[in-house]
Amino acid sequence: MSDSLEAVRDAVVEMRDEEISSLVLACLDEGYSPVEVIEKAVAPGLEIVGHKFENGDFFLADLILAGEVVTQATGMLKERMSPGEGAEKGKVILATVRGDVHDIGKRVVGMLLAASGYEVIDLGIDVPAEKIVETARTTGAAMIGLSALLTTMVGSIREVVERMTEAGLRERVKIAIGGACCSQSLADEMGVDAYGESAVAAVRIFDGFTGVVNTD
Ligand code: B12
Repeated sequence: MSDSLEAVRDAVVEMRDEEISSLVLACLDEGYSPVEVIEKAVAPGLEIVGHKFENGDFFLADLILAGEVVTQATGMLKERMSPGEGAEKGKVILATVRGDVHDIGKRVVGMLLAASGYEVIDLGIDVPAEKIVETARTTGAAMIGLSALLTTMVGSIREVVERMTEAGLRERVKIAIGGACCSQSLADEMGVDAYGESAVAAVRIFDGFTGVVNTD
C-alpha cells in the first residue's frame, strides 16, 4: 500500500476529520481513482475500526466518529466520479435491510453503479420489505441490491425474497446482497441471485444480470 493510501486508512482509524480531505486529495493527485481510494484505503480503515470495536478497544462513539470521517471522504470522492452515460443500463433499487442502519457501503455501491450507467433508486436505511416490493412494482426496476451488516438482521433479506415472491415479482427481478455479514452461502440460504464482496463486484454482478459483457 502506498504512503498516501496508508495515510487515509490511518486517518479513518484515528478519526482525524480535519485532515481527511487533504489526505484524500493527495491520493487523487497521485493518480488513484475515487473507487481505488475507497476500496484500498477507506474500507480497510473501517475494517480495522470494526475489529477494534469487536475487541473492546473502541466504543460506539468511535464507530460514529469514524463513520463521520468516512462520510466526509466518500462525499468528496462522489463529486469526483464521472457520472454514468444517461443511466442506460437500467434501474437498480438499493436498500439497507430492515433493522440495519449501516449505509456507508451501500452509498459506495450506489456511487459506482451510477458512475457505471445505472439509474440508482436508493431507498436508504432500515427499509421494510414492503417498501422495496412497492418500489419494484411502481418503477419496473428489474434489479435489487440489499445491504446487510448485522448478523441479527439477515432474516430481513429472506423477508424481501418472500414478499417479492408473494407479489409475483420474483421471477422478473434479480436480487443481490452484500455487506459485512453476507457471504455466498448466506445468499444461497436466502434464495437470492448473487453475493458481492465489494462495490466493484456489485457492478460486475449487475452487468451480468443485464447481459453487459465485462471485459475487465
Ligand atoms: C461504521 C460502522 C457503524 C456506524 C454506521 C454509520 C453509517 N452511516 O453507516 C454506526 C455507528 C451507526 C454503527 C452502528 C452499529 N453497529 Co456498526 N459498524 C460500523 C463498521 C465499523 C464499518 C461499516 C462500514 O461502513 N464499512 C465500510 C464499507 C465501505 O464496507 P461495507 O459496508 O462492508 O460495504 C462494502 C461491501 O460489503 C460491499 N457491499 C455493501 N453493500 C452491498 C450491497 C450489494 C448488493 C453488494 C453487491 C455489495 C455491497 O460493497 C461495499 C463497498 O466496497 C463495521 C465493521 C465492519 N467490518 O463492517 C461495524 C459493524 C457492522 N457494526 C456492528 C454493530 C454490532 C453495530 C451496532 C449494533 C452497535 C451497537 N451496539 O449499537 C450498531 C447497529 C445499529 C443498527 N441497528 O444498524 C458489528 C456487526 C456485528 C454483526 N456481525 O452483526 C460490526 C461488524 C462491528 C464489529 N466487528 O462488531 N456501526
